[in-house]
Amino acid sequence: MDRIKFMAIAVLAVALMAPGLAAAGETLDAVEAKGFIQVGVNQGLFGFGIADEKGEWKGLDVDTGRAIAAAVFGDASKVKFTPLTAVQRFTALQSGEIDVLCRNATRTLGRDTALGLDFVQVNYYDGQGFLIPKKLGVKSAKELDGATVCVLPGTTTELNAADYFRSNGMQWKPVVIESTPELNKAFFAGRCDSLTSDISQLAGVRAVAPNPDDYMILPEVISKEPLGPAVRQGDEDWADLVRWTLFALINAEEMGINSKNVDEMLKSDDPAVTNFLGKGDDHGQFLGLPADWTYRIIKHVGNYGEIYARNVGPETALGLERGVNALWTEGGLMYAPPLR
Ligand SMILES: N[C@@H](CCC(=O)N[C@@H](CS)C(=O)NCC(=O)O)C(=O)O
Repeated sequence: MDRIKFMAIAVLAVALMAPGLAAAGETLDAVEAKGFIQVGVNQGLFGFGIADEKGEWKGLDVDTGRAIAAAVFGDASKVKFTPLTAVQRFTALQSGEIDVLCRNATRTLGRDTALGLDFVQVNYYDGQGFLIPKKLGVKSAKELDGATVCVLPGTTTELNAADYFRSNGMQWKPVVIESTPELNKAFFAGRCDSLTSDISQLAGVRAVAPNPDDYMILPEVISKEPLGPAVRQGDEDWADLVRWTLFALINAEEMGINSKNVDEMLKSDDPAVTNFLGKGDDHGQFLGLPADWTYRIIKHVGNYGEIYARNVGPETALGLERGVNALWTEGGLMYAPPLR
């Protein structure tokens, strides 16, 4: 038997033995058939996922969902959002109610394995902190011994806070409330000395406080919270599509390609730029997408830097500097493999 024939039979045998492989591509097919992507988002977190008074969704996670829709349909509006609490979010993905979860979810080992999820790529590197009313008069989390702390259940936040107080030999009284609006209300009503969460989320909560200047985030960052979209485990083609959408956003920023100059960039002399935009190799075919999938994303949604700036950056009410979310070329962690 010649080598090619042997390889073909071996590939077929593996495909027949692994039902996961046969199922690959199902989510993209289903999404294309229904004509939109169902994205699980936050119920109302400023900067990440929140509907405005006209019912229009905004945020870094919302734009991540829109970027996937732009890649698949060439239309960033072909997306429907399902608002989910922290407790509901993973079940909604496992049950197939949503196609992708973009809801400030931290990648952890347990979620990535036992929960049957697959975290594809980080869209925001975060860490946990503490929000306090300035009138509490403390300057460090180390001074929170005996404090009542508002915390959301079903989150990494709850577990990290318990570890932090224990390892620093401090007592705390958790006030655990599942509904975030109720949790925030409890904090602003003075039921807790502090609210603990991912720092980006504390900035979002502070931004919509009755009087933001009355509150401050303490300097300690007590955990690593790599946030990003998740898909169902075994949904490998779909995971690739979501992952490379995020890589495209990061690569575009690195190459200086944005929503305003992308048409100009199509005429660039730089083969790396035109190749990225699908005028060289057709890398879209490997994802089941047309050759111009990256052009579609950048044209309709912008690059990672644009998404960051409009939702959470220094010019927004959250006012978050890029910090570790800067490109690797600027000393940050945002690094994407090349499109080859
Ligand atoms: N990143 C953490 C925390 C995520 C989380 O749910 N944070 C809360 C705290 S502010 C939140 O997003 N609340 C908004 C909501 O539930 O609508 C995790 O994945 O467990």
